[in-house]
Amino acid sequence: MERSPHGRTNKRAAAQEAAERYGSPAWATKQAAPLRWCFLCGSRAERLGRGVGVEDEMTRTRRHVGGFTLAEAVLAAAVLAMTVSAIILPFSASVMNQQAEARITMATCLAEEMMEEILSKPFRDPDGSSSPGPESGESARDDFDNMDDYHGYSESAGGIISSQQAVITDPAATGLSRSVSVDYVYVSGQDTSADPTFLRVEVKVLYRGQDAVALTRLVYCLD
Ligand SMILES: [Ca+2]
Ligand SMILES: [Ca+2]
Repeated sequence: MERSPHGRTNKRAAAQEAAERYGSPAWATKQAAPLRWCFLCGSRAERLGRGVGVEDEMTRTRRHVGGFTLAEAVLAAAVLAMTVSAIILPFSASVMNQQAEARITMATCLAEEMMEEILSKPFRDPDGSSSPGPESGESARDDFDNMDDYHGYSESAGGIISSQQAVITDPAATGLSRSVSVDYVYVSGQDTSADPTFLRVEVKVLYRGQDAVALTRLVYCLD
């Protein structure tokens, strides 16, 4: 066996000699084995290739004191996520409620605006027609010259035009559409063979195809 200059046994040389002769015992590869590190607490956990014994378990236990296991970390993350959700959800609900209120207010304004525009027109057509809907030559809204011309008029979402001929771009109007129906009606006791004297005007504003606001007026002709 090789000895050091001080006369002591060279343990590394002895280990190598023993490994070549009898195979590598666990303690013979101890110094060369790479280290393993705890990814949570950053402490050195154990050496790869080292036999697991009582001493190793005690050492590992001591080195993990104060750290977290993976299960603990996952549980903490879940609790944190639930806590954050509980804090954020009420604010999200509040924002959604405010958006819904703004949308209903906008829908109401758009319905009232259209109703006022219709009621500002003459009851009867200047040409004597009493057919609901636009007559020949009344293809645009500007061409409408009496109330019933608005029958069947509609504007799709993103295409609502104000009475001042401006496209409504307010975010509260997103998803809103508008439609009008106008019909002549007779009340009980009226001569149905005579010219109608009542108009039923309905303006609807829809949100994504569902009714949001509907205004109805029964208009009497004073002529
Ligand atoms: Ca007309
Ligand atoms: Ca007409």
